[in-house]
Amino acid sequence: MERELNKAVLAHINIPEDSAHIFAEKAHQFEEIMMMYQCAIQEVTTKLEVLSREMSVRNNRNPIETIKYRIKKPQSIAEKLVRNGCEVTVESISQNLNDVAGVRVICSFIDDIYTIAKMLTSQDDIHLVQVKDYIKKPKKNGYRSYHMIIEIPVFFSDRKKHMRVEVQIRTMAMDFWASLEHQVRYKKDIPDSAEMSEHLKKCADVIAETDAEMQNIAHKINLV
Ligand code: 0O2
Repeated sequence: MERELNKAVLAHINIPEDSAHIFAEKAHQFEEIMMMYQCAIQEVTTKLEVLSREMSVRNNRNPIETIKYRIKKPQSIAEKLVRNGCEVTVESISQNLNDVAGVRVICSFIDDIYTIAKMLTSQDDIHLVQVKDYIKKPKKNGYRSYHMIIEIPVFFSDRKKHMRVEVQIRTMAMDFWASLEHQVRYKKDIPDSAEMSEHLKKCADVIAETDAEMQNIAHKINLV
């Protein structure tokens, strides 16, 4: 859909009318695809909220503590496409990126993570594309979390589109570490040092031990 462009404005900023129309068209395509990813997030969070509501009524406890979500920022999208050697175009986004739409589920215990993952992926409209289990196999820096790429159908006015969403499931303790590590790593005026990496790794290991102990306690009292 072409949008009306103000000729006086275009002349003023010295952009030929043709390029401005191409720009407006591309911007609109980008807006449309972002809207689709937003809708996919809405579908996934609704499913998780339904599970959460059901479990809080049927079980004596609800394993889902919090559900968060985010859409990848345009700059991060462009940077990831360039990093992966892909074209930076609107078409390239859905062809090459799986994590434009991201949903994060925070649980109490490690077992809860696998329970939630199974509940979600056993629904017959969800297609599991990829699993990265950074709990069984943590990253070298100590990062732990359970990542899945899923495909979910979204019904628009004229078509059904299968959209990809990255679902990260982690305990509160894993989330605490990842959030702080993210802040420390992105603090631009402090260079990454081996010492800091070692400190962060130690914290991750302590947190993992605590998670395991809390789970043992929960097992002992038949909580999970
Ligand atoms: P943000 O801010 O969350 O958007 P792939 O997608 O398979 O090509 P990628 O992107 O490395 O490869 O996927 P992976 O390993 O599944 O990790 C993607 C996301 O996991 C990251 O998204 C982070 O959210 C989180 N993550 C992965 N490793 C780390 C880590 O070492 N520390 C922290 N704090 N988070 C991590 P983005 O896009 O990098 O960031």
